[in-house]
Order: sequence, then C-alpha cells, then structure tokens
Amino acid sequence: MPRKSSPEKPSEMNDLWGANAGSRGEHPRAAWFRASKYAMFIHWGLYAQAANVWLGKNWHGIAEWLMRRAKIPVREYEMLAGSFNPQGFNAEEWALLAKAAGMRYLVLTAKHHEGFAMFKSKASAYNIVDATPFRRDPIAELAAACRKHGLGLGFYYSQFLDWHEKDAAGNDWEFGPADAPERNFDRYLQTKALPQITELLTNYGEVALIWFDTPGTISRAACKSLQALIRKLQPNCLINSRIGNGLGDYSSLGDQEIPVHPPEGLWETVDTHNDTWAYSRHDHHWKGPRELVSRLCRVVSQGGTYMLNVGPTGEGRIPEASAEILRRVGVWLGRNGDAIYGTTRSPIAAQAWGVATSKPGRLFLHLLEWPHSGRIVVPGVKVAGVQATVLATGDTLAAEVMDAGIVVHLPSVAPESPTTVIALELSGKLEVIDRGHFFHPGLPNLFHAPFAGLAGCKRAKRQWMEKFGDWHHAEMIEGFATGSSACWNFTALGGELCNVFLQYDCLPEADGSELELSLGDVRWAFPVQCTGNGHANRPRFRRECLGVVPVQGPGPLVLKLTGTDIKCTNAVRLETVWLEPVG
Ligand code: FHN
Repeated sequence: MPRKSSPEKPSEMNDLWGANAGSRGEHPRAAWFRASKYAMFIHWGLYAQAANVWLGKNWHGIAEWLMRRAKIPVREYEMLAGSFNPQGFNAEEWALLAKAAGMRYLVLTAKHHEGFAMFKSKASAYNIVDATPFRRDPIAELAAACRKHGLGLGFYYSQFLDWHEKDAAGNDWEFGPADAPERNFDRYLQTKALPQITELLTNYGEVALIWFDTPGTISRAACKSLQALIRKLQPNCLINSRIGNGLGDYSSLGDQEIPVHPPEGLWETVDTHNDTWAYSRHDHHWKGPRELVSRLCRVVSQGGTYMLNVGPTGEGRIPEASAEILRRVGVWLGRNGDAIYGTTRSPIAAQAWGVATSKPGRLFLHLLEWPHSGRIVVPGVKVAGVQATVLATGDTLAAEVMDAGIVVHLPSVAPESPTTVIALELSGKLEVIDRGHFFHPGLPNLFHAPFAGLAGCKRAKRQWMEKFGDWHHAEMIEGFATGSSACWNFTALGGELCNVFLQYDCLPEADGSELELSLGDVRWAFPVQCTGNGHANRPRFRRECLGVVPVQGPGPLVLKLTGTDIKCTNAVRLETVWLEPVG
C-alpha cells in the first residue's frame, strides 16, 4: 500500500494482496480450516503505543501504517519500544474472549511492516523481550493460553515490507535511491525473515498457519524458500495466498472484501471491527452484532472463513466496546453455531430474506431480513419432504414443499436476535431446478450489478479507500452511454407495490442525464444528479427513490434501465436497484 504502488487498477490490487492461492486447499492439512469458519485476527505492535498520534498530530485511517505515513525515521520510531510496557496484557483473557466470541483460532501479528518482533528473537534485537521494559514474550504466553483453551494459533509475518530494515522493501523516506546499490533483499530474507519464521515455528509448539501479507514484487525464489522452510519445520502449517506467486494453501481476499460470487477453493475474508487494524484512539466506529453476524453469515454461506480483527491498546487491552460486541456475537453463535461451524457453501444463491448454509440432509436459512408476509420461500428447489425448526429455540414451524419451492411459515416477530436461523431437515436429496433470480414479496429485493444482462456497457469491480487503508469494494455497471441498458430477468413469487430505489454514482459532467426505467408494462424516464467530484476509483454513491411500481406477480418479469440521454459516457455508474414494499 505504499503511495508509489497505491493501487489504481484491479491488477495492481491483486499484486498488493496476492489474492490467488496456488492450491485449492484440498490437502488434509486444510480440514480444520475448512470447518472453523470464524477466527480472531490481532494487530498488535509498537504502533498500538502511538495509537495514530505522532508529535501531537492526529492521523486517521489504519494505525499500523503510522510510521510510513508520518515518515518517521527508524531511530525515532524505535523510541516507542523504550516506553512500551503493556502491563494490561493477559493472554488468558484474550484466549477467553476469543472463546466467548465463538472464534476457533487466533492470528497475531508476530511482525508487521514496522519490523518489530512481538516475540523473543535471536535474529533481531528489535523485539519485545530485548527492546522494551516489558521483557515478556506475549507469543509464548498466548501459545500456552491457546493450547489450554483448545484454540488454534497462527502468526502474521510481513515478509516483504519491513520499514526498519534498509535491505527490505517499503522504507523509501529514509533509504532513498542513494542507498539502492547497498540494499540487498536476499540478505534481509536470510538474516531476518527466514530466521524469525524458524523461531516462530520451533519455539511455540504447533502453529496453525503463517499469514503473509503484501507480497509486492517479491521473487518466486524468495517465496519458494519461505514455503520450503514452513513445509520442513511444520508440514501441517497452512500458508495464506499473500505469500505471493500463487504458493499459498488458501486465498485471503482483499481487505474487508465480502464477495458477491462465491470464490473457488478455500478462502477467507479478513475484516476490521472498526476502520483500522491496529488500535487508534480516534476510531470508535465498531460494527455492531447485527452487522457482524450478517457479514459472518454472508461469508460462510459462500464457503469462506471470516477472520475478524481486534486492535489491542498500548497497555495490551482489547478495547471494551469491541470486546463486548464480540461477546454478543458469541452468545448468538452459542445458540446458532450449528449453522456456521462445519457447514459447506449454500446450494442456493442469496435471497431477499438472507443466505443459507448447508450440512448433509440439512439446510440452514439465515434470515438477515424478517419478512412482513409471514412466510419465506426457498425458491427453485425440489425435495421429497421438509421439517422446519427455529434453530435457537427448537420451536417447530409449519413448512411445505410447493411448486415455487420450500415454503416456511413464520411468526410475525423474529424469535431470535440479531438473526434468526431456520433449520430445515430434508427428506431425500435437495434438487436445485432454477438458479435464476427471484422477487420475494414483503421484503426488500436487491438487484446487483453483477447479475444484470448488459448491452453497450460493462461490469467493473472497484476497490477504494475512504480514509487510509479502509478498503471498500463495489461491483458496478460502467461505460453507460445513450442506448446502453442493464436488465434483470427474475421470477416474482407474488405481487407487491414497491418503491424503486437506485444506487448510483454520477460525475459532474453527466449531471442531469436521463435514463428510463421499465418493469412489466410500467415505463418512465428519470434524471440522475451529480453525486460529487469522485474520480473513477472512488465512487460517491447516492441512493434515490425513483417512484412506486406495481410488481405484478407471480411470474417472470424484466426490470430494465436504459440510457436515453447520457451526457457523458462512463460518468454514470449503476450499483444496485432495490424493489422495496411501500410499507
Ligand atoms: O498493510 C497491511 C495492513 O496494515 C493490514 O495488516 C492488512 C490486513 O489484511 N494487510 C495489509 C494491507 O492489505
């Protein structure tokens, strides 16, 4: 993420994140990972002490990048170690929090880009035992606590960026072009990275995984040497895709990325609880239990693992608001974990009511939205018979198999919070006979860009930062011109009077452009307005109600948007259309 390579194009993003693993993760060493589904990521280092403040100036965005953003010279930054004495650190408490949160393993930053080792290292004296008044080895303590409580433990290791070392990549504010002839990445690899990974894999018992990051331009040979070392020392240790060069066992998607389409193979989403990985004293923007449960369910329903980050303070404490929210999610998992752990991806696509997960003979419906219609439909499927219960309470619900699919009758108020899970026991094999899109009455129905049929325009995936390092992801329809169109074919499971909303981005040069909406027999034109001065990679979305339409169901329908007077090609971008009951 350094400025120089500040990613503008998706191909550069893939270089930044090395998102593709070489292996499909079918090796038995991956079985525990496939079943775990929910993990704790911990970003903790000297940066926690600074907490996004340097020389009285506040910084906003990801706090572990402070050294680079404030261009702090190595000798000055090192001084943080002199006062780093996290007496509040208690490995037992962290492990117990992860347990209470329902997380199955932990991944701690053993060394982040700042170059400081959070463990006793003979390879570099710049480590928490030798360079701080704390003198304890938190990784040894955490390894013991994880063993005691049956949690897996993995280590984040920044293999490419190390701002403390002239030989490594990333520190271009102190080691300039004049130093280039002396810089030797292989020397850094041989004297610091490989020896420290050896220490991590020999001194702390079984290591579940090594989590590499930002591979940048690291050579294949260097990645091969890292991979070979790990295979030799701990053959069962997993490696994430950010080792680079396609040498990982599983894919780590882009930061904070929840995919719209299920990726192939074994993969994870890594997410921040607020908008930073490391502790920042200014960031209190915690995702609440509802949002976290929704993000967890959406990832797991697509076959992924959700690793959620916490950023302990310079005193070694996980901020209480973050911990409390995690515990609430843990209470939900205590009642609904059967629908998360050990499940496989859903055989059906996301629906207006939510998402599904699967186990042999069972389908779990995660109702992220509670319908007003008193029932939900699992559309386009056939099965011999079905029984439905509320997973958390065991209460039976009436359910039947009809032409439209499986119909489950629901009480008017959701029995569980923040998300009710309905467990379906299936008799016989579930057959998916229609993989198309469905409109569900009584619920907000979203029509996303990736599922549109397009003429004269194209799909694009965009990733951008708002503050710094807080990644946002969107799939949009771009290249829209006069005559371009996007249409969604779907089957309405019933009729409903709906508000139509459009979420779009419009640059000043296309202000006042005109589009036409059509749905069934209804058709009208509407203008779009400038949504700000964002550039191509940083959309400024506006969600606008276009009016009220009758969705005439049941039956097949087409929702279509056509450009009738687009004042500048590629300056209007469409993200999502909603059909939402007028209420
Ligand atoms: O630069 C890092 C960042 O600080 C953080 O560690 C995240 C976690 O996925 N990884 C990198 C950016 O993608």
